[in-house]
Amino acid sequence: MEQVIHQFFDFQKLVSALPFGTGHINDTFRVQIEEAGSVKSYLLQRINHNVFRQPEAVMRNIHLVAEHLSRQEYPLEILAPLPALSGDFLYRDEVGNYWRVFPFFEKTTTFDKVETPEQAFEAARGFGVFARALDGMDASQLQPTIPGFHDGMQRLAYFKEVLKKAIPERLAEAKAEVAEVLQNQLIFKKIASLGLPQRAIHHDTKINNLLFDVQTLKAICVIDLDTVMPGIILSDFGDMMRTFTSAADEDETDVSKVEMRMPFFQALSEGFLSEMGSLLAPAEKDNLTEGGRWLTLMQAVRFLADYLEGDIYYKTKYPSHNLVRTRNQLKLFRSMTEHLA
Ligand code: GN1
Ligand code: MG
Repeated sequence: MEQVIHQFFDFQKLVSALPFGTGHINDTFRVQIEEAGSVKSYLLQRINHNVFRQPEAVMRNIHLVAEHLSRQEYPLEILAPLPALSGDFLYRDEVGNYWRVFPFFEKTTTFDKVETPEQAFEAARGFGVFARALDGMDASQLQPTIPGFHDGMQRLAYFKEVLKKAIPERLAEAKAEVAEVLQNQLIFKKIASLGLPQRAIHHDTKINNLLFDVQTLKAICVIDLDTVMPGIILSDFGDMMRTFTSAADEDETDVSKVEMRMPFFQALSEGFLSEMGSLLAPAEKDNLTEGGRWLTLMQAVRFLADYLEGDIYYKTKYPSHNLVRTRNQLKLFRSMTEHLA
């Protein structure tokens, strides 16, 4: 790894390089190097190019977004990559891995779970600030870096293909979950038929993709811009509902702990709408809440497809990890349905 870091910096000593964060896709490290007598931290990432087939397109999107944000009155920090010594934002090593470096924001923290409604409000406000600043951006400039990423109909069609070639033991194990997905599949058609406007969308508004100030706990920076691409606002609102309102982590095995928490939902709605309320079309506004069920079921479909295919997409820690995640998300989907009916 030291050799990789040398591509980005002229440094005297590598102080440390440790895995960082809880992402499911890329590999992230916090590196500390000694430059000109002082120790500085950076974030080094190896892009998963099995998922992001065109890393250059990812970097181009991030660059376009950063440029757009820097032309707005944008009150948050802008996440912009740091160039390698070659001047490029990506370094491709001899085995074909792609690496990049971001600044490390000191005195910030992230959370994997929302603990209070106030935190839900602040996080949703933060993502709302980001969405607001991108409201005027021409989304067609951005390349869909993962084709059909949040296209529910496409995800469902793919899931049905996977069913035909699924690992037999896993298919037997997940019979009930497969049936539950199929029973609820109409929601994908329903959302697709709304014909909502295409915007520049973050597409991964999990609570851990926002940096908070350690002291004030105010939103500092929206991170993980790899999936910023054209999409619908329901993706971002829905993923906040999925990750802010659940009382448990996404891979909690005891699903009795997984519950949609209404006060958190109210706080997140208020936070997001305080920024975006006046910019949404009526059809967007009217369907925001349904976005939570849609996105959560889509996430269950993605985890379940990956389980049935043999864990080729998400990082897993044990063999049934993707099934555990599926069950968890299906429980959340049911809880949302009960609370929102
Ligand atoms: C992935 O890597 P991470 O944790 O930021 C995924 C999201 C999922 C999420 C599930 C590119 O995000 O779409 O919602 O896991 N990112 C990609 O927690 O697939
Ligand atoms: Mg992330």
